[in-house]
Amino acid sequence: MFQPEREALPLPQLRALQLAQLQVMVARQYERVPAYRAKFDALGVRPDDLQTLDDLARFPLTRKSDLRENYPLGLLATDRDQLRRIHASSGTTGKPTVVAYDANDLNVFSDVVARSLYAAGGRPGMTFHNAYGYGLFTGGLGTHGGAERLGMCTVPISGGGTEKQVQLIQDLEPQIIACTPSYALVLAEALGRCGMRPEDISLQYAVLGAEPWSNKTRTEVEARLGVKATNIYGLSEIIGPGVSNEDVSEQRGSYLWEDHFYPEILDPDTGEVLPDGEWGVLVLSSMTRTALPVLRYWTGDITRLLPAQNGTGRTMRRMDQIRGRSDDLIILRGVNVYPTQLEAVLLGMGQASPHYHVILTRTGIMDDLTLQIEALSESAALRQEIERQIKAQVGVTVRCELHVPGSLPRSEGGKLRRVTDLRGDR
Ligand code: DLL
Repeated sequence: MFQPEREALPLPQLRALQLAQLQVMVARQYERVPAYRAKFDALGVRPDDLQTLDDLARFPLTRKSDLRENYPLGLLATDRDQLRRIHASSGTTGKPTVVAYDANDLNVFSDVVARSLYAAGGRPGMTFHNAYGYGLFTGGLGTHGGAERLGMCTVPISGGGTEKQVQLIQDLEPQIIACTPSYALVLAEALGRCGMRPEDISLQYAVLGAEPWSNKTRTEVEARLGVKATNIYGLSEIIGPGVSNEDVSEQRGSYLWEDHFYPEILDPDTGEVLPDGEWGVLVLSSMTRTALPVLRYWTGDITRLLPAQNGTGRTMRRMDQIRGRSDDLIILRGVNVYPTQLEAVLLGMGQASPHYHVILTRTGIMDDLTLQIEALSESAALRQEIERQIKAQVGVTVRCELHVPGSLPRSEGGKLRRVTDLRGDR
């Protein structure tokens, strides 16, 4: 373990720590963040109503819309001059969700990522090939800080530029790589094309996340790269990568760093808190963050909580692989896309009906998005213009397909499923 005094904290002490930290957090939010105070008041709760962990269920949830409504920094709980970094993730309206870190938050970030990378097999002295994107996305800089804290030598290659990645893997001989699972497959294929067999590749460990993936992908990555692959989970609103990570000796469920992030599982329809072991939406409170702490953040990710396994000595609970999302966020080659973003572009152009459908497919190892629309006039130029606008405004390459008006699925009273995912078990 990287921090055994925290990771193996006896459960009664861990629960007491969580309660104490949550009490400080809600008091601070009530005092410093008008939007939280308004939410507390609307529900008739006060910070001192939090006497046990079960009382948390009475407190308000935070949703992505709260961050959007308070764009860019309306939920800050600290003074602006205390900030040391900004990250952002794409939102539904074109405006990103902005998250902010002070010095304490960056310290927490590095610690939880260092723990994660240690659990994944990383050790001081190793070389770490970091192919998560650097920039506003939390993946690159987030894992970078943790790798340095752990004492690894980081190669900040960022995403893309596959040929260069292959070259540097051959030349610098890293032991550990971090990237999205889909990109790990792309790299494996490219290394194979250079005549590298798995046993020739220096890599021993892969830390994969930022998008849903399955054990089938794990088996493929492991076989092709000659590594042991673990799952890293996280989200910008809570911190970035490093909310949880599997232990490489088990590869079964990701240890959730519960001394910083308090997890709950809620029924997606009723909002009721569910017991451990049941599937529902993961809700997280970033207890130890100080710049922009979020209380009971509705991640939208469907998972379940599992007890720690005995082998590693950790006491913290694990979370299962993300089974899907309660909303309709699409993660296409690592880029977050909401159908509503496509809709906004489409409708903004005024030449298609509001009825559209998204089909996700997989050719080889790449995900593809086909946007089916009902065009008011049949023209190849329109199709190309929509594809161009979506690339420019949303940042993803899609294929647009024109259909005659009236032919695409309509709502039958309940929710209309805008997305058909034909990618199967990955
Ligand atoms: O994706 C942070 C991250 C970077 C995690 C690098 C892991 C590695 P966001 O861009 O805010 O942050 O996207 C967060 O991505 O709510 C999940 O839906 C999805 N996600 C992240 N990790 C996993 C994972 C980063 N291991 C959203 N499995 C989350 C499945 C994941 N989905």
